[in-house]
Amino acid sequence: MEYTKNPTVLKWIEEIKGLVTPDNVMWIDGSEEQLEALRAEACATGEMIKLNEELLPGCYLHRTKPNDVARVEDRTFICTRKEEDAGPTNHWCDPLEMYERLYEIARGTYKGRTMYIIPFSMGPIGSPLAKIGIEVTDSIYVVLNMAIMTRVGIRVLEQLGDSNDWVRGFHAKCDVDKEKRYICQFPEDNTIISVNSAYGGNVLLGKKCFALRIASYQGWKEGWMAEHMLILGIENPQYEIRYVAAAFPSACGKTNLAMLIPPKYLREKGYRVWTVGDDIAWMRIGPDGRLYAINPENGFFGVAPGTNEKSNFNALASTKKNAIFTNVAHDLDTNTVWWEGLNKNLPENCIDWKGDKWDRNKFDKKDKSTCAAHPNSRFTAPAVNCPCLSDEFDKGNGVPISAIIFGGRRAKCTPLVYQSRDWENGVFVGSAMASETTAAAAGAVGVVRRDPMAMLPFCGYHMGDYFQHWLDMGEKLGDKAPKIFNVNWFRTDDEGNFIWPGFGDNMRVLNWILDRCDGKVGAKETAIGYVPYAEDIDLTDLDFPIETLKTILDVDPAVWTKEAEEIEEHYVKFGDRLPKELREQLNTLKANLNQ
Ligand code: GTP
Ligand code: SPV
Ligand code: MN
Repeated sequence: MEYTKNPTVLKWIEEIKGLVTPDNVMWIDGSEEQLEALRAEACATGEMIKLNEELLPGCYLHRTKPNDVARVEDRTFICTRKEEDAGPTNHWCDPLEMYERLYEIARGTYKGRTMYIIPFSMGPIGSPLAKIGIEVTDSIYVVLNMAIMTRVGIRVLEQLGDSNDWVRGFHAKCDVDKEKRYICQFPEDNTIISVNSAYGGNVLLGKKCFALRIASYQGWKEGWMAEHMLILGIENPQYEIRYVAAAFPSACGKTNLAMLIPPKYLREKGYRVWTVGDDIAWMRIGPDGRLYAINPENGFFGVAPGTNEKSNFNALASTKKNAIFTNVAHDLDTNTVWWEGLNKNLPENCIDWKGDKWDRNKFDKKDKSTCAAHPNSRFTAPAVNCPCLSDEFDKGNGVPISAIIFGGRRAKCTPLVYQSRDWENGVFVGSAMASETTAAAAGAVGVVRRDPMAMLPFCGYHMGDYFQHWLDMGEKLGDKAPKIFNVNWFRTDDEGNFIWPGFGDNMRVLNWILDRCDGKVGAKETAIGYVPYAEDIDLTDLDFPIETLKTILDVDPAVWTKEAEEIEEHYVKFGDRLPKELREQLNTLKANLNQ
């Protein structure tokens, strides 16, 4: 059957088909019958395990190879014709050389396999902010995940028509050989190629590869923004909903903040939170001059460990049907799933994420190697499952953003919350962000690194140009620009315990942020920006001494002087592509600290 007459699509499909030589070709039409047949096939081959139909209807478990459990930043490339255009924070390779290398790796590897062609839309189909892609893959797991994470099928091809404005995504599992793994973006050709992996962020090409790396480049060229941000709506007792977007690095709390449940006393007053997105925001200036954001995804690819009824009720609820679990533990007694932090009932009869029998008596929560679920194990859940999904989620026009929040994991240094002085100063705050690394990417965990706007692994062009693009957007937005804040839920005491309770209690900080946007509350001007007076963070019903709050609102000049030195070092990389405004901001910070 012919699904499209689009000549650019047909030509590219023929080219890839000739390269990989599949036994069969299947267009993903988006029908439930087709997806159901693929689920059955994946279970028959052992690629997925069907879970308890009563407790977890429509849910499946999948395990990736132990060498393939996270994004691989050192194997991720931005292939622009000129090396300098990829910038100092990306790995670069000449596009022609890389195409040749990847085609060599992928040649003939679909033999005995089916080539699945997935037309997908990032954003509601037909939305002025949406973009279309086509992913070719030899993995049913990828097809089924893409069908949750994006809008897929024939209607996408209908929307595309004969246009050439679509992103080519080519994935080949090959042998899942770590040494030959490459995740490559060719922003100048709208193309992504991913080989030798089968892990989420490396192979669900709509997500980080397209919606951030390619889209950030497109946004730069076309005057909009693609950001690693959650989007949430906060409803007040007057039924007014205001939207904020927040950029935190991987595994630093986006999904949790996006689905937050306010403390009881605020719920009783009428406060509610609505989720628009938990990972990615595409933002454009709307007709009224404000910044509008959509979530280009259609599901959540969330971190499982630590997710429980108390920490994130809404995320857990989202996983109760039609979800796919990756690298969590399998409880054989109930044929359900388990992970560290789900509950205290360590399963007795359990298979760990590697597929081995797990002995709960050997479990030591401080030793990751004894965990039943991988620290970066994930759930893929349809957005429609989320009890607090915003009514705006599926509407194409986006939601107006009142505040942008940056944040990261910093045991010391960064206060719980502060506000930047203005947009330019806010861009400086984002550009200087740092966070401790997590299990979301392969490599050491807990090392502080600069991660500007949480985009270090995801910016598809020169980061100096990216900072300039932020400044230009601020210029266009003028006095309609969202206010910019920074938060840190992760300050620790001398024993390494988190001081701030976090999770639902972060609502107390969000309310301060909105009050600042409305000019309803004062703040203390410090060297780094406006910090709350402790009395202005509402601690009702919380067993948290105001004296302790003061310690995490503190701005220590000695610590910040060292921080300023590190920012200076970080800035050296960008050479003359660092906007002069940011250099001046750094000088202002240093001058403020010397006063
Ligand atoms: P990605 O999907 O990788 O982009 O991650 P994310 O930014 O969505 O992070 P997520 O919300 O999944 O949280 C990651 C980890 O941080 C989990 O273990 C959470 O339990 C923990 N976390 C989230 N919010 C808080 C918080 O307010 N305080 C503390 N202490 N931990 C938190
Ligand atoms: C992240 O690492 O930021 C994620 C998970 O959201 S992944 O899809 O692997 O990128
Ligand atoms: Mn993410």
